Amino acid sequence: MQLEKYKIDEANQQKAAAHQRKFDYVAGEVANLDDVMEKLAAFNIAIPSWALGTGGTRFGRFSGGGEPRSLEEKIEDIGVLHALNRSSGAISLHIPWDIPKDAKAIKALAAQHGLRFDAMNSNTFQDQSNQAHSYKFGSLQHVDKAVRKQAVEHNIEVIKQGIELGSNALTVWLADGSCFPGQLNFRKAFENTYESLEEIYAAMPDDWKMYLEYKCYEPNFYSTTVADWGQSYMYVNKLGPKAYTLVDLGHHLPNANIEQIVSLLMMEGKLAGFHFNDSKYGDDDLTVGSINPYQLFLIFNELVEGMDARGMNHANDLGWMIDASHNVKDPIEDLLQSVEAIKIAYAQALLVDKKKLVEAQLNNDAALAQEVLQQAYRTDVRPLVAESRLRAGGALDPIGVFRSLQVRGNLIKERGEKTVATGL
Ligand code: RM4
Ligand code: MN
Ligand code: MN
Repeated sequence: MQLEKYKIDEANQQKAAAHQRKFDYVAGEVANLDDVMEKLAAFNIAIPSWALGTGGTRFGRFSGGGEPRSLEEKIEDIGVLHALNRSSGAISLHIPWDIPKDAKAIKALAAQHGLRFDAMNSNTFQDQSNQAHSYKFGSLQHVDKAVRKQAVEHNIEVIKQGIELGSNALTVWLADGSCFPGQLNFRKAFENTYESLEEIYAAMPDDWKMYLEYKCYEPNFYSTTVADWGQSYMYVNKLGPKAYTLVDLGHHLPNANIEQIVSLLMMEGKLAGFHFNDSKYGDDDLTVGSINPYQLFLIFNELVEGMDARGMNHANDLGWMIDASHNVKDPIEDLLQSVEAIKIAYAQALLVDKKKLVEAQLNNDAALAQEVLQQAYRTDVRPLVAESRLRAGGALDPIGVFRSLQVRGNLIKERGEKTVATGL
């Protein structure tokens, strides 16, 4: 389903006057308005191919209907998202959930919707029906060389597919670890994993990056072989300049200071980028900004400060991806909310009065530092983000338009109630 531009324009017309008032109000307060608008326009977030269907838990799954039945239909859904918010211009594929049968045709279809291919994700945490060895006791860490070899070859295959699609990064997330004390020799598991990663690293083209994602627990409940940023950093540091640490917001123990992790990884030039989501307890994969928007702002504050300190391009020098799942929301609405939350946090971070903050830090003035941060955080930047969408041809009210055009109803008519998208 393709959204007609004139319908978005019509809907925008109805909101135009109210929007203009709100925009003028906040814009008048922003000293670096042109710079902020330019940066907002350039900032895109990749959508994971596994987030277009309804997510489930081990207790059940309740589909809302009209789920994409193929990679082509997933691309169409991201096309809808991008047409509405003009900020979701990339797709991150999970192999083997979404193997392109004809890479050229898939690339062309994506391009029709203005989409490119972001990082490729390998999957050695599930067994596939046709595979020789099981990953029950790990993949890259496995005690049996034959299993490790199979997992390495899978990753190399994913790189090859990525090359055909024009991607330039491989995300490796491992479920490897152990469920019980004594099950695993930690050092041996690290060494095996490192050796396997070295082989994958060697197969990457020079202009590719490896994103090594960490996660503190689940599906293994006693130890994880890439459990935290420090462990990921140990691997990527040894691997070389093409390897970086990927931060998934839901992969930390409760109350971890993620913004500090981000700042220090950037200082070392080893931050790959993000899997955005939100969580209350664990890897909940909830809508970005739905639980702790202040933390998201603090992370973006460090990102903007760190990227500027290193002269980095905000839009392109790090990987920006969503990794979420939705049990009770329409996946497309959920993703619209996630992208919006990310752009809001980014816009707020761009408004931080850096000079004043540095002054406060040099004077050990904790109260002023808090004033500066919260001044930016409490600014309602939604009209800036909406204006940036409007200028790019998107919708002032993406969810409103999604609903009034009855996109989900049409998708159900086209695809049926009971379709199931590949993914978790
Ligand atoms: C993991 C991790 C990976 C994602 C899978 C589906 O928890 O976040 O990035 O690919 O879930
Ligand atoms: Mn992730
Ligand atoms: Mn996760």
